[in-house]
Amino acid sequence: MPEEFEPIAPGHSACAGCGSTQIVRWVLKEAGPNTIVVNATGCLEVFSTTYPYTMWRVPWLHVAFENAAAAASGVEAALKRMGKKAHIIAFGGDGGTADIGFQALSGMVERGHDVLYVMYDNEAYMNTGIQRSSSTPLLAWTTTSPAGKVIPGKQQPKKPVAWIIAAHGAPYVATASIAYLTDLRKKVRTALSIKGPKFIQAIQPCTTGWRFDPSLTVKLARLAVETCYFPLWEMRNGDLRTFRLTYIPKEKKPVEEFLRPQRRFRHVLQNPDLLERIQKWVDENWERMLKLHEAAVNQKL
Ligand SMILES: Cc1ncc(C[n+]2csc(CCOP(=O)(O)OP(=O)(O)O)c2C)c(N)n1
Ligand SMILES: [Mg+2]
Repeated sequence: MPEEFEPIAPGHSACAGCGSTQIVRWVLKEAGPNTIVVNATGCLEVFSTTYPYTMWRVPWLHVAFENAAAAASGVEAALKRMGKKAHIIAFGGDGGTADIGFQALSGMVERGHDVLYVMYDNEAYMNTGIQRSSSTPLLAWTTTSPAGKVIPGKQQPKKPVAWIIAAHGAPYVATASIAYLTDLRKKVRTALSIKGPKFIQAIQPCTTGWRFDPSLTVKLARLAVETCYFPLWEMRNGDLRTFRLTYIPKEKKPVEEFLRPQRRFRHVLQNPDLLERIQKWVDENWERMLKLHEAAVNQKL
């Protein structure tokens, strides 16, 4: 077998156990060397290019916190004008994607640019010191949603950003986890085979911000899915009839198993009412998705 393309050079300065390098590595292995990466400001950009080094073995463009999707749109338009073809892949964190970069992303999807946008979702602004984002889950501790006696962590649930992009009618939207690499790779392959804007939201356990032992990264990426906290799904053209859960756990684990190794949920694990609130959010979300999946598979939509 020919050796697989290795898109990442050693020597970057990511935290031990950072899940984002794995997301990038496997996405780019599928894409191959004829790829241009556009990278929003955030952890990934910072640790991958500590001057004078770079971990990227493909052309890489760093832009501001808020405009990866706009810059990727421009790269696509320029290549088209020059008559050249390459995969254009944008990587942004949850803050750079679901919050400050959302307008640029919405525009990129609405205009129909041929770009794959991958959001590495570590559920907070990690690079600047663990501030909450709209993708931070309910009741999680962050430095701007502290867990005190009166207010126990973030008061709002996680924003369903992949759904919102799907509602634009994007040709392909999916969620992914590095614990399910075959699923992740297949989704990247599918996305790259479709013309137009594609969006993949990949959950990224963050040892520093979620506060867990670095050896547990893949285990947490698996538990996020096995507890149905972060379901794996895909959908095409915003058409609910194409919605599919790509992995249905044989046994749905209690969300506590996902929360327990993470010290950002320590206050939740000490309070059964708080734990119940998170379990309820997970259950309602999962039930909705399971019903939709079954209706779509049975052509009842
Ligand atoms: C307009 C603007 N506001 C704030 C910042 C500071 N800043 C840089 S990265 C970042 C947070 C990035 O969060 P996220 O996109 O989730 O990526 P992560 O650091 O978690 O990888 C912030 C607030 C900035 N660079 N530009
Ligand atoms: Mg983040």
